[in-house]
Amino acid sequence: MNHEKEWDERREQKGITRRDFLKFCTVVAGALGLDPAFGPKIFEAFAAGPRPRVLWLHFAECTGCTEAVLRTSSPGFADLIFDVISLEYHETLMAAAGDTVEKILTTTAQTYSGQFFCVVEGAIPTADGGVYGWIGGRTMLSIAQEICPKAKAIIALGNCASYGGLPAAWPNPTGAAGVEAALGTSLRVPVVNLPGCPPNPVNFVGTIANYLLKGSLPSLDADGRPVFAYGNTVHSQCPYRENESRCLEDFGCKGKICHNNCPTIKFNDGTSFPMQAGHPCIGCSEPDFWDRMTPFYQEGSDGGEGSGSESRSGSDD
Ligand code: FSX
Ligand code: F3S
Repeated sequence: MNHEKEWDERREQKGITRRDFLKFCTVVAGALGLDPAFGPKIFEAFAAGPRPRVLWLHFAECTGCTEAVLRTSSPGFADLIFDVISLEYHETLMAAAGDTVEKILTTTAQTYSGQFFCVVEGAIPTADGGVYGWIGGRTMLSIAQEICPKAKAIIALGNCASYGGLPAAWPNPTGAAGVEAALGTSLRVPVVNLPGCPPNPVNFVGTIANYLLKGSLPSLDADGRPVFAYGNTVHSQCPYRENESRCLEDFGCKGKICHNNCPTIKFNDGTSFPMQAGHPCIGCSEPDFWDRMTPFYQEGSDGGEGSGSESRSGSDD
C-alpha cells in the first residue's frame, strides 16, 4: 500500500476528515508566515511521507510540554500531530517500560543515526557528573550524550530543554541546563529551540513542516528560536495594546520583552491565549525567565481594581 493511501486510512480510522487536516495545515501555514494557500502544500508534504522518525526524550521537567500537545480540543490535535511524525520512543506515551523499551531507544538511535529528529523535553542536570537526574539506571546527561549527537536535528521543546527553565532557576544546585548548554560546543547537530512553558504545538509542527517543505530547518534568531514563531514580541501582536481596560501591563505583563506568537496562533485549537483569559504574559519564551521575569505579578496601580479587572474576570473578547 502506498504511503498516501495508508496515511489516509489511518487518518480516517481516527475520525479526522481530510477537511479537518487541511484546516490544521492552514493554521500551520499561518504560523510559518505563509499564505493560507500553502495549507494544501503542507497537507501534501505530510501525506507524501515517509513520516519523519522521532525519538522523544524526557528529562527534568513537569511534562507540561507533552500535556500541551495531548490536552487539546477536538478534532484530536494530538492525533493530527502524531500522524505527521513516526514516534519511535516517548516515555509518557509508551505502554511498555523497562529494558525492552530502553533497548528500542539505543538501537533505533544506532540504526537510524543521522536520520531521526530528537525531541528533548526538560532540562539536563549537569552538576557532579549529572547525578541529580536518572532514568533507567543512567543519568539524563549520559542518555543525552549518547542519543542527541546521533540525531539529524534536535528540537528542544519547552523553555527547560531550550534554556534550563524552572529546574535552572537560581540557585540551580543541580546545574540544570538546556540541551545546547549541557552538551557543549562539541555538539555538531543543529538545535532548534522552541521555548514556552509550555510551547505551542503548532510551532512544533511548523518546524517539521518547514523541513518537509524546504528540506531545511527554519531560520533561527540569536537565541536559537525559529523566526517564524519568535520573530516578534507578544506585545506587538496583542489585541489589547490600545485597550486600557484589557491591557495587563500594570499587573506585570511581560509581553513587551517576550517573543512568541501566542496572540496570533493561540492555544487549544485557536481558542485562547493567556491575556485573552485575563492573565499577564510571564515571559516564558525567554532565556532564564524564572530569574529575569519574576515577580510574575504585580499589584495594579489602583490597588488591583482598575486597569485589567475586566479581563481578569475571564471574559472573552
Ligand atoms: Fe519545562 Fe516541559 Fe514548562 Fe513543564 O517538558 S517548559 S516546566 S511546561 O514540561 O519542560
Ligand atoms: Fe498585551 Fe498589554 Fe501585555 S497590550 S502584551 S496585555 S502589556
